[in-house]
Amino acid sequence: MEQYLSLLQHIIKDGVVKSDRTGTGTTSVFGYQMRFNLQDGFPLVTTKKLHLKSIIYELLWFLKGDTNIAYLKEHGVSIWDEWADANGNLGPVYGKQWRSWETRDGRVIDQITDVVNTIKNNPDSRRIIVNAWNVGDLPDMKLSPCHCLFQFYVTPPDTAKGETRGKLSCQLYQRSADVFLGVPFNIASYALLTMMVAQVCDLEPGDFVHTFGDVHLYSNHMEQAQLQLSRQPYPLPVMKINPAVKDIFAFNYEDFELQNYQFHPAIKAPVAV
Ligand code: THF
Repeated sequence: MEQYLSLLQHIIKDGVVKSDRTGTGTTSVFGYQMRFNLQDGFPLVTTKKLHLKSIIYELLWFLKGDTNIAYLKEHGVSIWDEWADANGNLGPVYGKQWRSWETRDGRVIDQITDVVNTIKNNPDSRRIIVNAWNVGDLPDMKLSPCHCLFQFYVTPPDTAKGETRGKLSCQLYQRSADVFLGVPFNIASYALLTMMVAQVCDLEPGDFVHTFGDVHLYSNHMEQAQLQLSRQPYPLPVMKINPAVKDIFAFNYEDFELQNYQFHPAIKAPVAV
């Protein structure tokens, strides 16, 4: 995870001090890109302990098309609590847009199903995109999407290297990124999603490319970031996914097994709301 530590370092060195919606204050840069070859291991930050269970349940919750935190709470995941209303609703956030984007003429579009079908049937397409930034729905969302658009890309097998399966890559555009708390979650979440989509499309995972707009370190995360930078990263763990699952909506928590995760102790930090 040298990529992640380099980003922390870059923000601390070259970032500008900038105020923000939450009133916390940040050090921020505009525009940055990281790349993770998913064949090198599972990109889970090792310089602090990450709660993978929250990451997996959050992703399964997005894929269900759910936008109420009840499912998360049932599984002990509290990362969305701060933004939900009294009934646990978040408005038409990720799950709604991914699975049931409503059009002006009353149709409902399942972007995830469409993307899986396009990868299978037209892998050279340059339109394999899921968009959560539904401009008309933004006023009803409790929080505008941070990771707002992602695109898949398929490369054919390199037969000279004896490969029999192509590779699936994914690039995410994240307009706003909390580098200490959110980004480690976002990397792991999209890496896992890429692996899941690859498996159901009979492809190997390729690269996860993470592209940022405003990527920032909150002023009350500075010491935590410095502590992380003082630590030596461990080799990446390996993610094993139950190979029997061939439907993107059929994954369960028990289908994921993380092996060889070596980590430094967790670091607490307050979340900006
Ligand atoms: N708002 C802010 N300020 N930061 C974010 O990262 C963020 N998100 C989502 C929506 N709004 C955001 C929510 N995701 C944690 C992690 C991810 C979150 C929100 C909070 C967090 O507090 N993590 C702790 C505890 C983990 C746990 O309880 O499982 C940690 O130490 O990692 C980013 O998309």
